[in-house]
Amino acid sequence: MTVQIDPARFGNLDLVAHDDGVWVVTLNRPNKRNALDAQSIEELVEFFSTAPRAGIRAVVLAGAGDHFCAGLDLVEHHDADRSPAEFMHLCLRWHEAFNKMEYGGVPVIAALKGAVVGGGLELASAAHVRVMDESTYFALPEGQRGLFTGGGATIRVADLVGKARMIDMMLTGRVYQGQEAVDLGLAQYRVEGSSLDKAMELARKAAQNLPLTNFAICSGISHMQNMSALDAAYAEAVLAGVVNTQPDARSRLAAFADKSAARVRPNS
Ligand code: 1HE
Repeated sequence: MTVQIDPARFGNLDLVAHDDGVWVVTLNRPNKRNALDAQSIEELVEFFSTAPRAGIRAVVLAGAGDHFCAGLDLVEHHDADRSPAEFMHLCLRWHEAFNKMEYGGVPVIAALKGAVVGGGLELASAAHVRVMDESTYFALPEGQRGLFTGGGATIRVADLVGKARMIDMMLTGRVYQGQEAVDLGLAQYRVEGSSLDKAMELARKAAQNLPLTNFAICSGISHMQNMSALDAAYAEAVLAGVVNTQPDARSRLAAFADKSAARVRPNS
């Protein structure tokens, strides 16, 4: 049964549904550089918990204004004067949101620009594909703020750039941008024009895949990375047993067999 998502229930996220099943989710606090306050995290939890059951084929995650996301709302954090337990529980909500993104099974394409810093980089690193434009830069300024990462950077950013580079980013405030950021794996695409346009193009492509196949790609690979090689191989076989025999795939296989399906060719 398909669950409905009502965009009117969201205040810090702007949600736009397109006919092809692609939803654009925009962090919508440009005056605060889309800093993540507690409400924004709750809205991300709600959206990404529901998206897999709402028939959404792919998500483009963007930021309003000139910056993708400035990370933790430092002013809210300062004013709230949280206890250790309160901040631990807040971090667990960040993990809930980002785990739903990464493991939910719906492709999430991040359209990056300007600052992708601190918790903003933690958010971006939970997306499956990251597209950067010429204004995009990445940093982990927690070290300079007297803070530590709490939204999964120790797992996902370390996974992207490696432990040594992440430690350097945090110790020295090192900023990565341009081609170097792509070479390190912080983004898979770098465009001269609009990262949103490119992200939409990629999301529309992904949305043409069968949902069960995308579920396996966007959930299975992440889960299998957490397993031993032996268990991952077993899980892969079980998942492939389900996905590769799905009735909806038969017409695609038939099209290949009768030579009407497009062939894989090198880029021209
Ligand atoms: C904010 C935040 C924020 C901007 N929390 N309010 N993150 C950081 O250390 C990044 C902090 N932010 C910045 O370095 C800069 O703001 C930006 C590079 C992102 C943008 O610079 P700029 O010149 O365009 O904007 P600005 O003038 O610095 O800020 C504009 C407004 O946004 C201003 O509010 P206003 O009411 O005075 O107009 C800023 O206070 C507000 N703003 N960034 C709250 N982050 C789970 S643990 C995660 C740990 C972390 O993420 S540490 C945070 C790292």
